[in-house]
Amino acid sequence: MTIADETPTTVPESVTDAVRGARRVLVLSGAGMSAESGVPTFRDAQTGLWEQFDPSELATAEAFRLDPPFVWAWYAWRMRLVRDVEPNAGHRALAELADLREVTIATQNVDDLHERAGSSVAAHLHGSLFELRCSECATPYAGDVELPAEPVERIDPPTCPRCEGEVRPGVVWFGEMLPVPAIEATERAIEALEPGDVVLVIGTSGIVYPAAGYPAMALAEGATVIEINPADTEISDMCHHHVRGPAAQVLPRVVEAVR
Ligand code: BV8
Ligand code: ZN
Repeated sequence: MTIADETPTTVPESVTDAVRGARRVLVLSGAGMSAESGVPTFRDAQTGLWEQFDPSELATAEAFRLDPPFVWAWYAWRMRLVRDVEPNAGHRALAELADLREVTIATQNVDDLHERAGSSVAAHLHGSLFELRCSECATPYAGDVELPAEPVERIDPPTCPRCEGEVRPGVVWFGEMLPVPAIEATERAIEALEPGDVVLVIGTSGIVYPAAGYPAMALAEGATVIEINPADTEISDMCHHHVRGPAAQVLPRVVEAVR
């Protein structure tokens, strides 16, 4: 029984009133935003080959250094998966919201589904699956990439045309610094928030820092923080409102009420 099959989620009037009354809306999205597009969240059990691995062990520079083809194969599979799915109604609702309010999106997601739904994304806090670069000289890699139709255990990563180094995905691995432009864009958007503005925290477990610290920073600016997530999370207690439902069901209802 997937979440979406259950009784439709009601969106409290307090939430639609808050969004209607806001001038600015800051969106902080996580993997749950893309769940209804068919992209597994970080906490979903990894599929097949990577089932027995914890993503936070695979998503490290160390794992890549120890076995580049194994880690590269995981990312090649994820690139293939994202490329073959579509943005969901939640992504599309946020793109529409930007026609009605000043919307800024800071996402932890490394997929491009917000953009493919028509949103502009101010910050990819954890980088992007499709921004490849050399792991040695950091030269961006724009060459061909073989994406497997099925999960494959090992695929040799492409090599850098400049230094023969192994190409890596442009994501932020655990223990790596977040891109400064993404941090700056997010902090600028938070500083611009005024009382009455709204932060939509969508589909994130609120576990990974420093991204998980942004809702508290927004709260300190006097914004109204609304969590959209079927489940309780590490940041639920600090949110003013909670809509316990799936993003692709809830967001269209929120935007409908603002239109
Ligand atoms: C840093 C890219 C310092 C890769 C990701 C000990 C050792 C080392 C580091 C640390 C440590 N302790 C703490 C740290 C810091 C660490 C951290 O926070 N660790 C956690 C585990 C405690 N952070 C870091 O390492 C960061 N860097 O600290 O650097 C530094 C400083 C200076 C100089 C050098 C270094 C880097 C963190 C970034 C890691 N990269 N992704 C890749 O994708 O492969 S993180 C990855 O997991 C995601 O990007 C995401 O951010 C994160 C968590 O996933 P979520 O998005 O929250 O998704 P999740 O699956 O967890 O939850 C899904 C949610 O959706 C659930 O709540 C679910 O209920 C909900 N949901 C499900 N369906 C729906 C839904 N919601 C709505 N609708 C639905 N339909
Ligand atoms: Zn190189």
